[in-house]
Amino acid sequence: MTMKVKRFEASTMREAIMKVKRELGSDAVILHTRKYDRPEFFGLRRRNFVEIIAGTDIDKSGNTAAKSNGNTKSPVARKSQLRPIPPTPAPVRREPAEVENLKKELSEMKTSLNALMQKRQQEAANIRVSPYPRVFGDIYLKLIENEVDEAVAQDIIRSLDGALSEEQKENEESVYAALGKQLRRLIKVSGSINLTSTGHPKTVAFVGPTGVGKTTTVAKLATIFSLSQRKKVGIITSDTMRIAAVEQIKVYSDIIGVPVQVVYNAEDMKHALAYFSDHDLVLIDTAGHSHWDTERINEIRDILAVCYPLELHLVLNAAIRYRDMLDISRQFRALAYNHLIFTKLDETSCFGSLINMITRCNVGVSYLCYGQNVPGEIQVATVESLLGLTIGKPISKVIRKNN
Ligand SMILES: Nc1nc2c(ncn2[C@@H]2O[C@H](COP(=O)(O)OP(=O)(O)OP(=O)(O)O)[C@@H](O)[C@H]2O)c(=O)[nH]1
Ligand SMILES: [Mg+2]
Repeated sequence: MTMKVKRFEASTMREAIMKVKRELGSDAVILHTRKYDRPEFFGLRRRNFVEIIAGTDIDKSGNTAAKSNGNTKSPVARKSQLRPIPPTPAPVRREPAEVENLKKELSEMKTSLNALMQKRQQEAANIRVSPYPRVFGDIYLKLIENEVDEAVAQDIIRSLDGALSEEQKENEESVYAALGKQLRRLIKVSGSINLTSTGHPKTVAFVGPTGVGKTTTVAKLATIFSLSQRKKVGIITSDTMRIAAVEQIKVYSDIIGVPVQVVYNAEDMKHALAYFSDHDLVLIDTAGHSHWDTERINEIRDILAVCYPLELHLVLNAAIRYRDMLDISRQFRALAYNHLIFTKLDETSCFGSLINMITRCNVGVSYLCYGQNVPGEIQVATVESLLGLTIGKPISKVIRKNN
């Protein structure tokens, strides 16, 4: 049995892994990953690439290990079916420079592969899918496909490895049970808005970039607390940037039957808070700003400064890229938010960034929103719902299960 080894290149790790799976099948072993960039457009900008070197066992007849029959297969290849090897393509005529480049690339690959093969035996800390039982590889790929950050996914695999005995590692049920336990430990939820019993209203503000659903979420929560829980709710909006924004919240407040105060500065905010001093809950809607607009974010901070003690929820659109989410969470740190709300869960099927954010921000998730309808399509975040999303369940399943 020999090993077929191939180099794959793509813009993202996910894409690269898909290529590996497509070409070498799901029994492929990841030998090496590397990120790098290359100049393009005459060197005017650089583009990121991910390189994976992966291999799979093949027997003498050219079949990969999982296809051939018999007991000599490697443990990773034992169960699955492999696709037939595609026919060898006709030779392509190449220019000498291109051939030289290819030769160079091949020799580099050979060198790094040799080094890696040796390293693989020693390094316990790297992503070594192959020395682990097959189910670990499946879990790792599932997490990456679901856009869980590589570092987080590797941590999860390492913790699983450390938590299970050799015998347990061979038992899929034990491995998945341990995975659930591990993820439950990582996931932080902060629960529903908890009303005080101090005689003072609970003050809760919502901040975040433009169009993420802050106003919609305020309207949903105002409905829940005022109509379902029969609490005295007031709304304050500091979003005076757009006339339409004030109109929008006023329309909601009219429908729900909840009063609204519009504030332009910290002084107005003090008056509005005094106006609602006999209420149970004051929900504060703020203007959405680009997370790079530090000046505007500081304006919000100044207005909210008179509201403390304050519960501050950063509202994030779950359907955006993780890297942007991370930038947003960093830029809004100036406001010292202490809860996360994820909206637009209905607009994505990849929820890995949720667990990435929870682990990166070290802040609990309060609510999950998954639609435009007011009231409704909002749920208090639970460990189980976030766990379901992280391992790839669709939002509809997670919501139905918890309702
Ligand atoms: N699909 C989906 N749409 C949502 C959700 N929440 C809000 N929206 C929609 O997103 C759009 C923007 O919602 P808003 O509540 O106005 O967002 P905002 O954060 O207040 O926006 P700005 O005040 O402009 O910063 C509207 O069309 C909402 O109906 C959600 O959970 N899912
Ligand atoms: Mg708004």
